[in-house]
Amino acid sequence: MIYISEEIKKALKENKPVVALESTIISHGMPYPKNVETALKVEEVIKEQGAVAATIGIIDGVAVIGMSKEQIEQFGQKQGIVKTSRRDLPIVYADKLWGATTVSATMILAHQAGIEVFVTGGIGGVHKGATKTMDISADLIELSKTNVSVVCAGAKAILDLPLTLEYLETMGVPVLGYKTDELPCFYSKSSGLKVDYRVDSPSQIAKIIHEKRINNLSGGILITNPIPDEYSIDHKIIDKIIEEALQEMEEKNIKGKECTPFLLKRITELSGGKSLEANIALVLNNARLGANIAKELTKLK
Ligand code: PSU
Ligand code: MN
Repeated sequence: MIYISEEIKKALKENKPVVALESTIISHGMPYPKNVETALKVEEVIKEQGAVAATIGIIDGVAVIGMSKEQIEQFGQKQGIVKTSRRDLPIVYADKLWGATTVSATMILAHQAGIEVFVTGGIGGVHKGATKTMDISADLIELSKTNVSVVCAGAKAILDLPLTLEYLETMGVPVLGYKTDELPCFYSKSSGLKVDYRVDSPSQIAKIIHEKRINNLSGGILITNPIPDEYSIDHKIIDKIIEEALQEMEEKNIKGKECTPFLLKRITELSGGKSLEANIALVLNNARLGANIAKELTKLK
C-alpha cells in the first residue's frame, strides 16, 4: 500500500538528506493555483539547500512517497480528496480513495519510508473551546509516538496556544524555538508564550533528534520557526479576523475536520489575501530550515 519513488529510494539508501512534505496543505489549506505553486516552490527550496523533497499523499489507495509534479498538480485541483489523518488511513486504503495526508498521517508514512524530518506550515493543536468540544488535533498525539520531527511556524493562530503547549508537555513532545525563546504563532512571529528550549543552529537540532533516537525515546520533536519579519502580521489585526472567522464557524455549525480548512479559507478572504501570503512565506522559510536539519542528521548516521 506504499510506493516510494525511485529518487527517494535512492536518496535514502545513500544516506542523502530527505525532507517529507504533506498534501493537506495543498488540497485543503490553500486555494488553486497558489497551492500548487507553493508546493512546487517548497520542493525547489529544499533542493536548493541540497536535500531531497518527498511530498506525500494517497492516490487510489496507494500511499505515494515522493509525488511527481503532475501528481502535485492533481492534488491541487481535484475535488473530493479525503483529508486523511491517522484514523482515516484504513478507509482510504480499503476504498482506494485519494487522500490528502495531514501532519499525523504524513508522519506515519514518512516513518514507514524511513524519513525523519518533515516540513509543514503550522501543526494542528487544541482548538479554542476544546474544554467543551474536545477538538484536539490528532497531530499532537502523533507527535508523541511517531519518530518524525516536524518543522513548523508554531501551532496555527486559530488554536488555543497555551492549551496546545500544555498538551504537548503532557504527551512528552519537546518544543524547540529556532532562534527564539517565544512560541511563534503562524501568521505572527511572537505569541508571548515561552518555548521549552531555544536552539540556534540546524546542527544543534540534529543532535537533539539524534539523542532522542539513540535513547529510544519514541515520538517526534516540534521545531518552531518564526515567520520572517516582513511577513509577520500584527496581532491586533489578525486576532480580530480570527475571532470573526470563529464566530462564523459556530453560526454555520462547522465541526470536526472541516474546521481548520474553513478557518484558513475565511481568514484569507477577510485579510484580503494577506494571511495566504504569510502562510506561503512561512512554509518556504520552514523548508529552508528543514533541509538543513536533514543535512546535519545525515552526518550523525
Ligand atoms: N499547515 C498549513 N496549512 C494546513 C495544515 C498545516 O499551513 O492546512 C494542515 C495540516 O495537514 C494539519 C491540519 O495536520 O492542517 C490540521 O487539521 P486539524 O486541525 O483538523 O487536525
Ligand atoms: Mn480537529
